[in-house]
Amino acid sequence: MSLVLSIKGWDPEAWERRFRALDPDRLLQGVGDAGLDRAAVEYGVAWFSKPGFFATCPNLKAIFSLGAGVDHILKDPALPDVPVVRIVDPNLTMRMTEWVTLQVLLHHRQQRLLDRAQANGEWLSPDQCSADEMRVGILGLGNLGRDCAEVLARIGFKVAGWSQSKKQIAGLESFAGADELDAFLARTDILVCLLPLTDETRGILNYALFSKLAKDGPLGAPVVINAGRGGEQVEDDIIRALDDGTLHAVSLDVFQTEPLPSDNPLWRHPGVVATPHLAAESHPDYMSRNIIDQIHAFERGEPLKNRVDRATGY
Ligand code: NDP
Ligand code: OXD
Repeated sequence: MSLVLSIKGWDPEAWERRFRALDPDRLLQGVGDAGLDRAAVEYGVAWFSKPGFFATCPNLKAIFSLGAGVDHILKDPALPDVPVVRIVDPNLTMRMTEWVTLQVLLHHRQQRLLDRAQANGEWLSPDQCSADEMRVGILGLGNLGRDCAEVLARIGFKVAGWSQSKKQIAGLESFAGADELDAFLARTDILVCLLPLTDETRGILNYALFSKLAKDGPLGAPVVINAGRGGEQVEDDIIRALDDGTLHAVSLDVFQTEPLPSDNPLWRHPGVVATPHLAAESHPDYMSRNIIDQIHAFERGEPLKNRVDRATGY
């Protein structure tokens, strides 16, 4: 019985090598293989899978996302009714926490201003507050958001989080649901988005939301950092908010269109730090092991972990 790889945008060969090495006795197929045996497919492994493909595999038992996000799988209108499993892995979490911490510190310590001063040979010494005077708010307190929150709190930032359900996390103020969103925004100087893309979160990072962030913070205006999904941000609103001073700066790792076209103004806007969707890379070494371990456990009769709830979309 086989595992089938349906990968777009990443090099499938890198993944094939790892899966073969970890599970040499299992038939490994690719969606584009000539003579693909669809009846033999038990497990799908997907990154932006071919829409409609999994519906043609009659013996499919589960689909594994190669990333933490599953929006790329759930958008398939013909998705069969099998468990969809997302990645929860310490290596991925560590990478995201590195990126988020880097961006928070970069804005907090005004590094871009200092870079510009250095380029001019200017000895600039702006006012600098300490971390305990900066309020960070994290949208999404799941596997990734929670780890970022804990590390940022350890550095000294005043950290709060917003999620669907209330959390008990030491040192963190928890806000939950639509009713508490405005209060969460009003106390936030640096907003970090680590939400999954769902019907509820699409377009959430818009001008109206930016206008509700704290206006009395140390940087004079708030900062927005998004490593969730590009579909959560309204990019015209980001430019407008930067230009009229509603926002001080943004860091974006995800975009409505990826790769971000080279003529997109977000690349060159002085208020934007743009990185090419690399905040937390799904490294084939770690993720292939994670998925193969899950398949082996499942075949021993254990339940699949990190199953997606189709109703909520994450
Ligand atoms: P989780 O599913 O573990 O956490 C999602 C969090 O979002 C939960 O706290 C959940 O609340 C909250 N949430 C979801 N919908 C809502 C809503 N409508 N209102 C309020 N809170 C909501 O996801 P992960 O932390 O593992 O990953 C988050 C996202 O990060 C991924 O879906 C992906 O899009 C993105 N990502 C980006 C990467 C990159 O390189 N840029 C790499 C990896 C992931 P509750 O806890 O109450 O359920
Ligand atoms: C993910 C991603 O969802 O890389 O893991 O974006």
